Amino acid sequence: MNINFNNINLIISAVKRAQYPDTGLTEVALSGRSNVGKSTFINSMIGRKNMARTSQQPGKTQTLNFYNIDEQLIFVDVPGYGYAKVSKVQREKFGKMIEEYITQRENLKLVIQLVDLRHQPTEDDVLMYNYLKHFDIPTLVICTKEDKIAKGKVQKHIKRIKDKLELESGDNIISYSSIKNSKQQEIWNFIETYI
Ligand SMILES: Nc1nc2c(ncn2[C@@H]2O[C@H](COP(=O)(O)OP(=O)(O)OP(=O)(O)O)[C@@H](O)[C@H]2O)c(=O)[nH]1
Ligand SMILES: [Mg+2]
Repeated sequence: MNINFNNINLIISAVKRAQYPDTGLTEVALSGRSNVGKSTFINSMIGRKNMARTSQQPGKTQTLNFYNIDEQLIFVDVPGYGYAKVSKVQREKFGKMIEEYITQRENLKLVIQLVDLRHQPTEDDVLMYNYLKHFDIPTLVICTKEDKIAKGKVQKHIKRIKDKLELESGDNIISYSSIKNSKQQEIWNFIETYI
């Protein structure tokens, strides 16, 4: 894909359907546990440090943030799940917001499900993955924070994640590091097949 990385902007931070933008562009949404690195992933894909707001504290992203990527697609940054310190009411609000978006958004063509390469996926990760499968939403699993794992152990960790999520052949999974700055092109090429 040939993207002008200078032509990227936040269209809107939405909390409900009526606020989704009506550009007609294909949307690719990020999903995953709070703090897994969704916002950082977006920044690394577009070569910016601070386009999507990130934090060392979980619970940073609290709205659906629609980023127009050079009029070619939209990245949707989504609040993370599984953060215990978020109040029950807030958690339910996030849950509803994500569910409404995933189940009702026709422009949504691909979900990038982030999991931490270092750890066994959580029960929430399994639920989320099954949920996407249930709604027939194409999913790319990206195992992030690869830089924190010794090279020789990466394959073993990928296998553990595949087993826990019960990936089938044909399901897509790749390891990635948002600080190493490699594989972006490979992921852009994959995304392009959904546009
Ligand atoms: N070492 C390393 N750190 C990463 C990587 N990706 C993200 N991080 C760090 O993980 C922390 C959380 O990143 P965010 O991108 O804010 O996480 P998020 O998934 O958007 O979190 P919420 O918005 O709370 O759902 C930050 O301190 C990032 O710098 C990575 O590939 N490698
Ligand atoms: Mg975030």
